[in-house]
Amino acid sequence: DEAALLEQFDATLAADHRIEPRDWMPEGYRKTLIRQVAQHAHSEIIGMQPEGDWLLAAPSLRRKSVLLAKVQDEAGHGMYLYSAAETLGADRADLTDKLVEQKQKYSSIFNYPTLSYADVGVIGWLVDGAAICNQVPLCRSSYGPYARAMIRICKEESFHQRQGYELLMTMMRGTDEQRAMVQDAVDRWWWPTLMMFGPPDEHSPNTAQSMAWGIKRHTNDELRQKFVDMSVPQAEVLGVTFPDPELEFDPETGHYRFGKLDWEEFKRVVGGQGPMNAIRLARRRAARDDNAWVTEAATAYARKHEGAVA
Ligand code: FAQ
Repeated sequence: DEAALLEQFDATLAADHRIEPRDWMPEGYRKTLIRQVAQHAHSEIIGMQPEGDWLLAAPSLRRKSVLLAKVQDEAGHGMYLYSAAETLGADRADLTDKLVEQKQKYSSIFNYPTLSYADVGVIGWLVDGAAICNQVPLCRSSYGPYARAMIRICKEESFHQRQGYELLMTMMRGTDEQRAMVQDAVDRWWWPTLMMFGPPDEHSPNTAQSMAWGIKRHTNDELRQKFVDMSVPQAEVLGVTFPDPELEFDPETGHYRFGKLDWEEFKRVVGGQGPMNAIRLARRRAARDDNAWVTEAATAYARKHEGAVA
């Protein structure tokens, strides 16, 4: 009966073992995971666009091939994550429809424009850096397929972060104009990157339950703080500053204090009113619609050959 199943589920969590697709799980657990994993998958796929905008304008063949590889990796991450969502009973095409119809979210960060090539480096350094900070603990998430997908994704994200940092290092060794481009990109991306971690803990409706279920391992504010602490020394090495006059090391806590985030901006961007929301979604919708014939043809082909011996 349900009480016994719940007891077994709780015991699995208490022992820090993984819940697997065929195990019984509470409906709320399944729903929360589908929500988070689908949002994460959508973020990877929509996240191809800001950097993808620089594929044709990257300044050399080497930079172009590195960027192409990175953007393809994001597509791969989206695919592993949609597969993980499918093990929970979700349907991939249905998830895409929900994204396009704005019934499911994707990360706020991908609604900002990439105005200069330095943005590519800053996305690698800061946005992938934040993604790593958030996702390394998810390798221990209680749901097996999600945790395992995260292991590979995190390895690739660390490569992405290094390519971004290396690109910025190269630009910082260049001309004054290049250094100014890097600083300008840092100024524009810093605050939106901090918003990636989600609302402050006291306004995060999902954190407590997700932590009790072992889906999340840290709160939004804990991870945001960890990211700030990590990033300040990296900025010093690079020779850039963050646009926050309140940023200061606090010897008492051993952490950096930082200024207030503009949560009104966060709400606007999550609510669809960010600078690039309409463009990001229109492109995703067009990709779905324009390529529907491929899915149809592949499905028809598979049907025709059903039961055929290879
Ligand atoms: N943007 O109660 P909480 C990447 C929503 S990295 C938009 O705190 P939760 C790599 C939240 O969904 C980016 N919405 O929620 C890459 C919820 O709404 P709902 C993707 C946000 O789930 C790099 C509501 O606000 N990473 O793609 C955001 O406990 C470069 C209340 O929030 C992940 O998805 C936001 N920033 O915590 C790709 C990581 N923050 O669903 C290309 C996995 C919050 O109730 C290029 N996800 N919301 O309607 C997580 O760790 C969590 O889901 C959080 C949010 C921390 C994002």
